[in-house]
Parts: sequence; structure tokens; C-alpha cells
Amino acid sequence: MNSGGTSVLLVVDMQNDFCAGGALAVPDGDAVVPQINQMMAQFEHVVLTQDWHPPGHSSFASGHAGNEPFDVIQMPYGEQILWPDHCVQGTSGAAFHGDLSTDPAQLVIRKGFRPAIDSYSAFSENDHATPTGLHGYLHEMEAKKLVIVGLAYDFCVFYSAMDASMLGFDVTVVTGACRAIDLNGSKDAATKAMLDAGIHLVESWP
Ligand code: VGL
Ligand code: ZN
Repeated sequence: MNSGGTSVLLVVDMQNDFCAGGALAVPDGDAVVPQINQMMAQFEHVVLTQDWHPPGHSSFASGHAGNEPFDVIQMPYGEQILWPDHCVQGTSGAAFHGDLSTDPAQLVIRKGFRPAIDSYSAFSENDHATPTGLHGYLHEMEAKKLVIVGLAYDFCVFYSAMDASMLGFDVTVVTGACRAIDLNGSKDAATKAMLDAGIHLVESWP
């Protein structure tokens, strides 16, 4: 799978808190683990992302008196959905799903660790100005194609795919290996925006 440039598999936020019983469980999130494990063997480079918030992170509704999870508030960098406390650094909720093969990963990108900014994209914080370092890694690996899977389809997968496309990568999202939170139509909106951006959406891989 190397014709036309190096391909990288980006596995987004396959963590306990986004799976069954987790603090921000994505419906059916666990179901994608076996397919992702199989896919890893087919790529020269595998990168994992890990949502990694300090306690009391500004995206947590618990720190905003009068607000509840899934409310939308204004932050200096724009609108922010408030989430239940999730993926707190060092907790079991922030750990990767126990059945995920993490051995093939060459790089783990942690994001969302700055107390005042949330981070959905694997490339930059939600201020769209603070990079994570992933772009530099991909540049050095001479990556041209990015295949993206994981959780959640309509948040971290979506924003990662859009940034990757904007940065000039050939991007494919494997929808069968993703699951969505789907807040107020966010799943369909994500699909439309990705198709408009020229991102390839395929049900399975290869
Ligand atoms: C995510 C909401 C908050 C995600 C992370 O991984 O899609 N969503 N933090
Ligand atoms: Zn988060």
C-alpha cells in the first residue's frame, strides 16, 4: 500500500472513556477495536492519539457553574461544547481500550492537555494556532496519505481529517471503523463537510 507515497494510519482516541461504561461513551465505540487492530498490520506507520486532559479542564461542564454537559459556551477561541469530565491524565478512563493493539504504534500524540484550550484535531488545538507536532512527524516520514479511524467520528476524527486535508494530505476516513457521538446532527454535518473537502469516505479497509 505504498504506491504514490507513504501511508500513515491515524487511530483517534480509542480510550476507555469513549467506550462502553466510560465517562463520554460513544455508542458502540468498542465495536471498532478488532477492525482497527487488523488494519494496523497493513501500514508502515501507525500513530495513535490520546485525549489527555488535566483535572478541571476548561472543557468540562463540572467547572462551569450553571452549565451542564453538552451545553455550548463561548470561549476566547470560539464556541465550546461542554463535556462530562473525561480522559483525565493518568486515569483508567484515559487509558487505551484494553483490547487495542498499541504495540504497532510508532507515535502517540496527546492532546487537550492545556488547561484553557480543548483539542479535537490531532494536528492543532481548538484555537487552530497551537500545533501538536503531528504535522512535523508526517513531514519527516514523507507521508502523503492518511487513513483515519477511531472515535468520535463527528469530533476528533472529523477535525483531524479536515486539518489533514487542509494541509494537503490525501485523506481517507474508514467509516466502518469509526463511531459518532451525534449531537444535534453533528454526524451528518461531518459527513457533508468531509465530502465537500474531498476527503474519501469508505466503509471498510482495504
Ligand atoms: C472527543 C469530545 C471531547 C473525541 C474528545 O475524541 O471525539 N470528543 N473530547
Ligand atoms: Zn476531550
